[in-house]
Amino acid sequence: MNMSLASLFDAEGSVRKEEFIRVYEEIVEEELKEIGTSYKIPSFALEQIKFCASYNVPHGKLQRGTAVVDCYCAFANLEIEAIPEVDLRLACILGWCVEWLQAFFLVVDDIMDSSQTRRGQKCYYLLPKVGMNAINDAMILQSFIYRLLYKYFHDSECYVKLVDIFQQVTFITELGQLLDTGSQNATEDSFSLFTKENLERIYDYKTGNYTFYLPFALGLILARKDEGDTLKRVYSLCMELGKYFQAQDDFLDCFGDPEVTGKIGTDIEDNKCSWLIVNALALCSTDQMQTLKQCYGKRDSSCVEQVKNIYRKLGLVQLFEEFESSMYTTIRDQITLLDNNISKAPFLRVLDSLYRRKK
Ligand code: DMA
Ligand code: MG
Ligand code: MG
Ligand code: MG
Repeated sequence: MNMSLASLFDAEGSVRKEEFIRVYEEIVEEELKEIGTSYKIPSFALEQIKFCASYNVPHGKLQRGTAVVDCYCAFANLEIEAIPEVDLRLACILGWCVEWLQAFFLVVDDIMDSSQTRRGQKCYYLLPKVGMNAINDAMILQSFIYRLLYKYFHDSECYVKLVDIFQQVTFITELGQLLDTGSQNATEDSFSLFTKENLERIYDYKTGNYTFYLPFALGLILARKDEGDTLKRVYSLCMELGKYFQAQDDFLDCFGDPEVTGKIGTDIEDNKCSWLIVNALALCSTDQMQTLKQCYGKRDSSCVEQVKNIYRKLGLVQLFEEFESSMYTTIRDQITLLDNNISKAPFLRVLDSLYRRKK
């Protein structure tokens, strides 16, 4: 491994994706070799694992993975130059474990949401040579996390903590997905599920935990800064970031540009409890409510258009902009109230990277 510190960070101190991806290529190559030797599976099977990983793991925004490295470096309280390269590499590997977790969730999420595209390409399960084998492939993606944790951390004092947090966060995200798909089959009273309270619980469970808490907590654990109630305080901040991020995701599902987001929205067709429908129900007239009830949750483009029109008429685009600004300010204030013994910089960097995001 000849990663030089200077090349992992750019001039602004952000993790450079190309260098981070180099670590991915090294670990995946080694891992495949080991699987080939240990399990003696035929080459087509190894090829399938390789293809699945390369199709689903490294092409995202890599925000969660690089956040682990950023947090570790900031929380270690050392100049970047003083951090040993081996530790930097371990932080990258942990970052990739989060990206593997994300890949696992997304492959399954796209099946559940009947999505068509992801990251600008066809959803994995829609590839003719994949189909429903995507389910087992997703489970293999998940197993990689624990293989990598064992391989690189089993003799570290934080090994149990690492395994434990991945398992806990995975479980809570699965509960989030369970709640999220709870309104999937449009029924008479599914509108009664579209409350702010339900929405926020879904956000905490399906998004805040794995998207924000996990990377920050891993950075703290690796830097040995997870003592006292630090994790707890970081947790509540992460839930706010999760609400902010998922509300944006819901907004972009309907009003984003698929060329930019890389995915075509499905929330209206899927009868999802989303930021838009919850806010629409609080503002709509009786007539509009009637139309929403007739059109929401239908796989029919004219129904979807009618729902979108009501959203526009209700001024949800403008309302969302105001919500974004006020969330941004609230979270910024909350960050300034964090303990002085941990760096606030990574939280602020994440918040700034989310502000008015288009993808
Ligand atoms: C995805 O929520 C949540 C998880 C845990 C993968 P979503 O279906 O809104 O995400 P996307 O819009 O990316 O499909
Ligand atoms: Mg989805
Ligand atoms: Mg989903
Ligand atoms: Mg979405």
